Amino acid sequence: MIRAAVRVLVSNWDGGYTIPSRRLYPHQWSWDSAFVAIGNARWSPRRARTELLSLFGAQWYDGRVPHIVFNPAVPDGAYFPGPAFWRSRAPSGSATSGLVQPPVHALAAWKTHLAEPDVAFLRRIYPRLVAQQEFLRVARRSPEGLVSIVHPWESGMDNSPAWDLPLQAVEAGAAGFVRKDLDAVSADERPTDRDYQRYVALARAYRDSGYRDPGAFQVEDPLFNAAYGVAESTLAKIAAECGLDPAPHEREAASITAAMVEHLYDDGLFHARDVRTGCLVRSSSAAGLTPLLLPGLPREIVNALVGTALDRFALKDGVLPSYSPSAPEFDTARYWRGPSWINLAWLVWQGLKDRRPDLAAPLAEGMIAAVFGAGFREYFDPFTLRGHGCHDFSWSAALILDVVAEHGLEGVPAAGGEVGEQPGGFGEAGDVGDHVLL
Ligand code: 9WN
Repeated sequence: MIRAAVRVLVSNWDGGYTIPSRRLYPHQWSWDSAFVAIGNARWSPRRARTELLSLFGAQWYDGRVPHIVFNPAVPDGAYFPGPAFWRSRAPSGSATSGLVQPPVHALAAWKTHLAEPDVAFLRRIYPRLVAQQEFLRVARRSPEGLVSIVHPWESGMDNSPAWDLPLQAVEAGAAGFVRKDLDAVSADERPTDRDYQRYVALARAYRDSGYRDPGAFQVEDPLFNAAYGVAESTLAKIAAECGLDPAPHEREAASITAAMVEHLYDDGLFHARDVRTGCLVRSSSAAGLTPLLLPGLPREIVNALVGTALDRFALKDGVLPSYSPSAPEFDTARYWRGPSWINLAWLVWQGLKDRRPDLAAPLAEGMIAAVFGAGFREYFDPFTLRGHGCHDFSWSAALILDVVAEHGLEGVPAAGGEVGEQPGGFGEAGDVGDHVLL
């Protein structure tokens, strides 16, 4: 399993960073690179540092880290929307999108440092991580002290049912574009055309405002805010390691945690808040469990989230669905509407490891069992563990390396069967040989 995971990461490496998947996502994605760095840190910390520094090489002057950095060697038509749509360049000259994704990069930088201490790397990346947070404070902070996203793509959980209601305010607009995603995966695993039209209309309006004005979609997402808060508490550790003052970051982490509890928490789960209406968008998204990442979350809230995870997300079974199976919108196969994703399970696992090791263990085993059966697929049916979406998906491989490094191989069925034996799983076991030494 370890060899197969490294082989995926090696074959998706493009020289300075790792693409999420050859066919479906042939460029660099922001939060994917952070998750990949976390896994690469386990076998090549140098590669993890390179990955993060290459992403931050495309940071804009205002501090934003674009959600896609385009590879100029890949034809424009290979992914939609490509560079011709976004019409934006980073100061480095790279063509990029103008959206962002959850800021999980400080956590990745810190984990890279823990795997192989390198204060020079921390000193180099720290000001960039601070600027990434500063962009969110300046451009996206509401009077309640929370940061907002202006597009479902910014959530990383693009097609979550949590966005169905806020998206109703968005005019779908004329199609006038050709989807590329359906060339690679089946339509019933991806967003509908109508949702895609809304995504494109929103992105176009944001682009036409010079990537400044939030359009018809503006929400405070619990996962995004939890990532922002964890970034601050991690920046406190990085600052201390660099001989700088951690206190401002600690204060910011405490204040975002308090704002989230005050404005996004209700009845055992965190929810998104629609900034335009001021209303909580009650949903059953597993994003609502990710504030478990926040070190300062009050104990009674932790306990309530754990209760919800057990009751509504069947946490004891070890496989975390992205949306509660008890909710009517739940779907076992459609993109972010129920299937299990390794990154989401990994984030919740991070939040549970110290607090509830008894529940973190089955979650680790569930992630391992999913890839053992189906290979490094993009996502999994939470009941059958059948694989969905693209194959050889980078963060599935990377995060499994991290889980195995910490948890061991418990979760791999004791007898019988080969890794990825399900059709479309790992295929032939390859030998990564020399690459591991890179
Ligand atoms: C749009 C690359 C990205 C992930 C997102 C996931 C998906 C893109 C798409 O793929 O989004 O950004 O084309 O659907 O939703 O989380 O970063 O893996």
